[in-house]
Amino acid sequence: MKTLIEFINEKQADFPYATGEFTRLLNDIGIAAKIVNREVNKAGLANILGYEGNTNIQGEDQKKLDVFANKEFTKALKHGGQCAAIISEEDEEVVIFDNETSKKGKYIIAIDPLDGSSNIEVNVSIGTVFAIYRRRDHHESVHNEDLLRPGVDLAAAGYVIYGSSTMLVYSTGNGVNGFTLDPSVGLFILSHPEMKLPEDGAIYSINEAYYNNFPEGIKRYMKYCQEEDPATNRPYKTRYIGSLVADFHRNLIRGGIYIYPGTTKNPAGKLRLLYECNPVAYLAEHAGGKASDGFKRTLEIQPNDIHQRTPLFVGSKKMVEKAEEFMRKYSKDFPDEYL
Ligand code: AHM
Ligand code: MG
Repeated sequence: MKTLIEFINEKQADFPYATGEFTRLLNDIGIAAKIVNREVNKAGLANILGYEGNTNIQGEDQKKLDVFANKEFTKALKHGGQCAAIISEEDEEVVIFDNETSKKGKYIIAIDPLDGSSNIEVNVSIGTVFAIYRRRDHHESVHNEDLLRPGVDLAAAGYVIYGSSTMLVYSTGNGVNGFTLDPSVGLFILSHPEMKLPEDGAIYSINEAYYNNFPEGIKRYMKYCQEEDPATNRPYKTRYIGSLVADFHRNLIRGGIYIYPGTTKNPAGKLRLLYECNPVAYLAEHAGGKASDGFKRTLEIQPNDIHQRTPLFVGSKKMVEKAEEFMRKYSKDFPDEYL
């Protein structure tokens, strides 16, 4: 049995910036994840369900647990002292820490503290998604160049899934590893070493309800998924939980594609580049899969806003390439024609 901390310490030597600081940073994330996990697990009991009453930057109602998770991750990262600033789905502005240790922290984190929040009340898996950047110069104060960086600059990324069991999956660019929380001792234990996304799969995950507003390429790709062709395992199965982390996690293990495309109503889709798309894109690539906006690699998109949205096609390499083929063929002008 290897715990998360033992594993990180061991792997530290492989990490390009072998410092104890990164170990402590991941440890802080692990601690906050356990606290959030405890609340998620008793969500049905505690008087914690329901709306917090605020509306976040995206105009969505914030649920109590979203707010709780945001507070816990922010607190853990601030006190940990390794992280200088947080970009969070729940905060309109970047939160820059002003305590002495954090000011000099070498990392910046983009995080969705509790994703899939519409699933909280119904006991369906939810997750935390995070992306870690190393600052260019941690002696300086945080500025825009530290914040608006493409995913290719990431030092690490991961997620926590609060599901039938709770897992933390992360990568520092050298393989993807998964740890399951043993609730009896409160430790994350290495349970899924060297995770590999199957090159091909037979599951597609997309919210079909928006069909009428999908670009033609997506409509055609969905029909392709539904056609009978035993040689290519079609028709594929459709599985859509509505929690990015849970849909991605299943596809990571089984093989599959998750698509949140742009639509004629929302040409940039729904998901946020910095703290939803980039982390899963990073993990997909390091597990042998692929991620794009239908045309170009997600990790190469240059952000110009911390809450920017982008369409997401992520999962098994062959499936993503097939979907892109349909986009190029039938929707090459999308989304420009709708913007
Ligand atoms: P959230 O950050 O408000 O929870 O939204 C993100 C979630 C993803 O987890 C999920 O895949 C998607 O939104 C579902 O959206 P939709 O209900 O439009 O299919
Ligand atoms: Mg989210």
